[in-house]
Amino acid sequence: MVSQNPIKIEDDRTGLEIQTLRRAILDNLFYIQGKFPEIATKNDFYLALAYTIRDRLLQRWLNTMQTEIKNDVKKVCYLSAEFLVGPHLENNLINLGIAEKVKQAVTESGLNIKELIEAEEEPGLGNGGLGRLAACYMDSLSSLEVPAIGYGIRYEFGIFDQEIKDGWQVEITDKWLQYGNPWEIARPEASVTVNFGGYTEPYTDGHNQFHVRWVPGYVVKGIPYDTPITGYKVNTVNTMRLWRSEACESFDFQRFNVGDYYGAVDDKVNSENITKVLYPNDEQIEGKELRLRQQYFFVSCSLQDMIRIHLLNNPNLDNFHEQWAVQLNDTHPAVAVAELMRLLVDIYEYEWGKAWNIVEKTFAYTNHTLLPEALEKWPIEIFGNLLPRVLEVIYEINRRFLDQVRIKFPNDDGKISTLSIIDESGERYVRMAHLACIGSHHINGVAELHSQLVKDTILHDFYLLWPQKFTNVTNGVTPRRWMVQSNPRLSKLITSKIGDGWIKNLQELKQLERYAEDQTFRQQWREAKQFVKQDLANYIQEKVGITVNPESLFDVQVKRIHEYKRQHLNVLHIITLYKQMKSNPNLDVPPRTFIFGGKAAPGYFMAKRIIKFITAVGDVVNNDGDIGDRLKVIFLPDYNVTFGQRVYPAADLSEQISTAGKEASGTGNMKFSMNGALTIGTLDGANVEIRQEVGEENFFLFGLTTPEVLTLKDQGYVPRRYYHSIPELKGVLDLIASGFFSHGDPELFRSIVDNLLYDDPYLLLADYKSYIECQEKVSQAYKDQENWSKMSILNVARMGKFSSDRSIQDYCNNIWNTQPVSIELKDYVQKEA
Ligand code: NBG
Repeated sequence: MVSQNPIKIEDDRTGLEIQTLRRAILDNLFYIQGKFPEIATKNDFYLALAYTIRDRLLQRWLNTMQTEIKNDVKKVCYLSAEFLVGPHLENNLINLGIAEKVKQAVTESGLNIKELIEAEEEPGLGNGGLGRLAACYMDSLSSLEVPAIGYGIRYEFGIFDQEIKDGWQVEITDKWLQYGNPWEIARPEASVTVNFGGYTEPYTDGHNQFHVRWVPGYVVKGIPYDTPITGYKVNTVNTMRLWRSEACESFDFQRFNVGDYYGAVDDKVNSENITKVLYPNDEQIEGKELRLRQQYFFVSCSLQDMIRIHLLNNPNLDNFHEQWAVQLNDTHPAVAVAELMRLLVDIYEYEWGKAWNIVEKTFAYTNHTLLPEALEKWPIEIFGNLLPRVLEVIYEINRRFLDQVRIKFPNDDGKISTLSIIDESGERYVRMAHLACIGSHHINGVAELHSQLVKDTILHDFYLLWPQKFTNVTNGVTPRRWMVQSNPRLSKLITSKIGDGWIKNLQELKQLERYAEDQTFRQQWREAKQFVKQDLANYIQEKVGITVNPESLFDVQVKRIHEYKRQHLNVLHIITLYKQMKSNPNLDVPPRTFIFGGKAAPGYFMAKRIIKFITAVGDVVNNDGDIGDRLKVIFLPDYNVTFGQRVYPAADLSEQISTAGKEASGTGNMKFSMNGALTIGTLDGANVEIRQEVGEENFFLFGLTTPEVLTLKDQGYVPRRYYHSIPELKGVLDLIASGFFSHGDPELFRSIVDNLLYDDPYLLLADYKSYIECQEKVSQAYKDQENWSKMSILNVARMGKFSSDRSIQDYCNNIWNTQPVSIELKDYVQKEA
């Protein structure tokens, strides 16, 4: 119908004929980039293609927005300081179901689709698992046709780019916006303002009603930028709405007039600093005032936006909680509980109890870590100076809450001090997790084990108070990006056997089980793996100049660098293997390539030293002529979403080796397993459930369990005992301490060795023996390629549970109480014609 339309311009914007697509790309190149093809850069062509695809989703996007605003449907708001979405172009091609056509059009235009896809700068607006989870959830919300908005911050600089210089991490600013971002649309007309600083004062209104007014020290403008989030082969295109801060007035005219030009611009600079850069800390709070400003800024902008949208169709906010389910992604947006109270009470003049009823029914909170250093708390001073009125609201929430506690636990001052929002044990702090718990109707962890530990440990007293609030939602990842997009070969092989229903309903992978016994299929399975391994080997050659054997076992650990994730335990195994090979040149083990990737928080001394440790061991091992290609150690710089898409499909072995009880869930573990890697892992996070699903015979388990970890620590853990009683371990640690991996310098890795010998908070030495023995089993198993392939097929066949579609379904059913809404396409072109 569209192709019959006489108006040429619309046809170019929506048509899908090869000729139309080709013309559209050239049109966009000319009219948006202002370039003739002869002088266009690769980026110009990428942008022209991206705009061509954006044109083709706008119809769905605007219809989705309109339906969600007009209809009486409950919307999910995912409030998150991080969205690590990764590149959009290819993902949109897949979701729109136009990948093949567009590829043909691009090729016929003499361009290379792969190169154009790779030209996209990925938006690195997150640190790691938490931000990437938010992105997978956005994909699933759209794919399941659930009305949703992802609210966050449009950081001008995302997570830093990592370079490795002389084996050390160097951080480079991430200028992801420098060549333009074709996927976002600014909506300045929907800007809001946010208060900071100043003071509060009481006043009485015309009806003799008492109120409080916040007289801010300064006011900042928030401007929303919208990015479309397509669903897989559905019409729903939800919105990710990210806020950028700006000064309210470009100039302070008063100062400008007296000649203080620089002073006048100062305010502008300060306001714009709020959304300048992402804090690069993963699971470690950064107690900086600017971080609190970021949090409050995006939360206040988002709530004001929800209220604005709500009032388009509703006379008041009485039914706000029936229309909005707001999920707090960790405590970063927890100030929303107090901010919504403030808006309801101060601005919309709700009576406190009525307002609280709305608030409590609106929010739910997801906890993502048990690490004490990640639990957010703000010094009262900082909080009160920045957000004086919000702090008063928090005090009032707390006062009323503690009255409830007194009724439930009479005469128990201990309970008052453990539950209070205000930590008064020393310097006074606002505990954000407490505010989140009190203001939420549900609280969930991100894997079964983790949710249990939340109830048993950090939020135990809240659990005693409100057991019914606590639940679990095991994390998941989107099979669209992490299988279809990143591993097209394997995906096609799967589809050739069981059809493509699995892409929408991952449980259908179960049908693959019967092919595990099929020898021809196993051969094809290995070929698919080999193909991507070769591809990764080429990439390694190109990036770090090291030749690896593509037939070797690819043993991969990619994730943020953290002591609890124990990259250094992996290195202890590498050194063990190296020593064994040196002393026994005929050692019969399959060759291995160890591949690492991951960023360290710039201020995390140990994590940075662990990177240097990995590269230093690599320098020795990789250049040892006795070893050849039987052992290689690669650290690939700048691990990000794009690189993840390359590495997960190529792995044979997935390292998930955190100390039991420390990794909340993990999501990389799922991506590996979905792509046919076998896991070596502890009983931690979602590993527990992955093992349950794939079968214990298809999973390499080692290490202490969580209760064993706790007991060992209670008894007084003495790491040196393991050092003295395990000769192999002693040999490895002595070798490091001798300076063997540091050109004879015993100081370079002393901090690592001493930490392990005298403290070892993450129990590497206690788990060493079990890990080494388990790795020997891996080596033995890899020799039997037929059986390895069978295990690999069964891993993929049984991963259905770990689709983020299942997680989102759980949230919808058990927490949000939301329904899908199918979007009808009203054709703009036809309506106008
Ligand atoms: C991380 C956990 C991971 C988990 C992701 C997503 C934080 C604070 N937590 O185990 O460490 O998979 O969250 O839930 O980044």
